[in-house]
Amino acid sequence: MDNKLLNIAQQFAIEGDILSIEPLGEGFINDTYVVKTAGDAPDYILQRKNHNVFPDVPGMMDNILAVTEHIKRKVADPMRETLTVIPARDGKLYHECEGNFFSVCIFIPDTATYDRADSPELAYQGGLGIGRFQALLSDFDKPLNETIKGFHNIRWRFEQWDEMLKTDPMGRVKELATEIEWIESRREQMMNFWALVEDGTIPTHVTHNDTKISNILFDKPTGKVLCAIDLDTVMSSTSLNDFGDAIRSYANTGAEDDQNLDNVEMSLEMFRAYAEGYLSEQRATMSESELEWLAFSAIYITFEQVLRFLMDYMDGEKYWKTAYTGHTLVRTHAQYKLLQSMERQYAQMQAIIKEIAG
Ligand code: GN1
Ligand code: MG
Repeated sequence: MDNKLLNIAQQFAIEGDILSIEPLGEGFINDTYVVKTAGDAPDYILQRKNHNVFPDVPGMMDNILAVTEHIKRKVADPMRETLTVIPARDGKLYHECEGNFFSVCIFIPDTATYDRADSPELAYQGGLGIGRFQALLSDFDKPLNETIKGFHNIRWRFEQWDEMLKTDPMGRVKELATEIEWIESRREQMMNFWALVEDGTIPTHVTHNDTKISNILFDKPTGKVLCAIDLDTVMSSTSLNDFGDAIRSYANTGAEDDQNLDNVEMSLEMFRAYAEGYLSEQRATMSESELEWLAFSAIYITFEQVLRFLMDYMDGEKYWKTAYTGHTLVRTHAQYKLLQSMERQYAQMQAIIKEIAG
């Protein structure tokens, strides 16, 4: 066992003797470990939060505690239907060690996570889960810290983009003329959508902001959705973003970083299944404007992801972990293929939403 990690884990108010600490999953931003303990004590999740991505980890942990406590008061099984934050022994919600920030929560047993949706039933359950997550937080009324500035705010993303084009830190701008045109040709459309959020036509709520399938926990015995995990980006935003970001992952027939673009399309079957789950929870409380723009949100978030991946590539691949040089450009291309597939099928996506919403 890694002694440093053991020492860090022991700073938290966990029960039981630690038997092992092993890496878990393949997070692209944080490092995640499962801490196994002896006897009846629960196991735990230990995370090193990426401090470059999250400049205010204390503020982030305050958000996570407030939101999970709110959910716990409302659900039947508070130990399974949301995360349980374990504070450090000094009372803080994190432990700082050599400039790194760590946090711990309880490992929820008998659960499954997935990297892709291989059945409409799974997509339906995922939609139900995020719909329920938003519904549980619809009366949450404390202010939340903005843990990442302008996270899904395309006006801010375009400011970063313009700056990136100007500074061109890796000298890659001239070889990316095609990709830059993908972005510029959609600038006005995306800004027009965002103007509706800015003028209040589309309302804001407490949202998850990172709803890809691997951030959802499913109950193993029943196959039903259990809860949303990875609450790092819980903030105020339009609830459409949670829908769109989920479609970006559940309905992609390929991988987010597929090198074979033929694999990548948006599946209308998965789109429908996710929308059915989501709307079964949210339809009653959604405004007409939200319903009208729901299908577009998939295009919006997928475009934003193309933009973010491309900017990171221009910046020398610093934000997401990579498995090889140019990984983030491969991701850019694969997400762009998905974006085009959505754009081609937009009329059908809208028709499906209309049909389900009645
Ligand atoms: C990151 O943290 P993780 O792996 O769930 C990113 C998302 C991206 C996603 C792409 C805080 O999600 O916004 O959509 O990668 N999270 C952050 O895979 O930037
Ligand atoms: Mg994350």
